[in-house]
Amino acid sequence: MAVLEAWYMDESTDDQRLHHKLQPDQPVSLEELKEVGVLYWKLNADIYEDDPALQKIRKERGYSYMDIITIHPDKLPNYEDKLKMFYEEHLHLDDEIRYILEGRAYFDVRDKNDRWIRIAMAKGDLITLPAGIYHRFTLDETNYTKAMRLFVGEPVWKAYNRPADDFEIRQQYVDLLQRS
Ligand code: KMT
Ligand code: NI
Repeated sequence: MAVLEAWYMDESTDDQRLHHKLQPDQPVSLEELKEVGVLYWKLNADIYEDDPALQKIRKERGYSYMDIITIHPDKLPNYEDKLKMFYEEHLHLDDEIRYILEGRAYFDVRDKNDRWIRIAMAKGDLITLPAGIYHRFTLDETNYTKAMRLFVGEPVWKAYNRPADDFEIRQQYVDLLQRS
């Protein structure tokens, strides 16, 4: 897939790992993702350990920290609890930056009308979710992803479940949305 695939989700409460596309499908473009502050790059994940394109992004955006997380029932301690936690609607006080090295995953983000957009991430996809955006994460039916986590400075993983509207960063984000 050359560009990232994203779509508006249906309202069904079925298994979170299903695609949850509307019928007919209502795709969301990269341009629309940009409007909610989501940035995207396509990279060659086969060379992630020594990739000039990745190094350039990290340098330009100050993504000094990185680690790698494998999400799979056999590889992640407390897998079920963590998956459940990741799928609770939440925000962070900093950008969430993820680069998929193997496997697949979904990141869901709220648009300005509070509708869920599902972003299908596969090998080579790097995204930044802006600080203050409500979002959640799940694996798909393949139950496996290996992802690089990037961060500006010392990482803070703390998630604030919705409602978390009183944070300054949330207000800043909402103001930004209204101006776009
Ligand atoms: C988050 O905060 O949503 C996550 O860290 C998702 C899992 S990391 C691939
Ligand atoms: Ni998050």
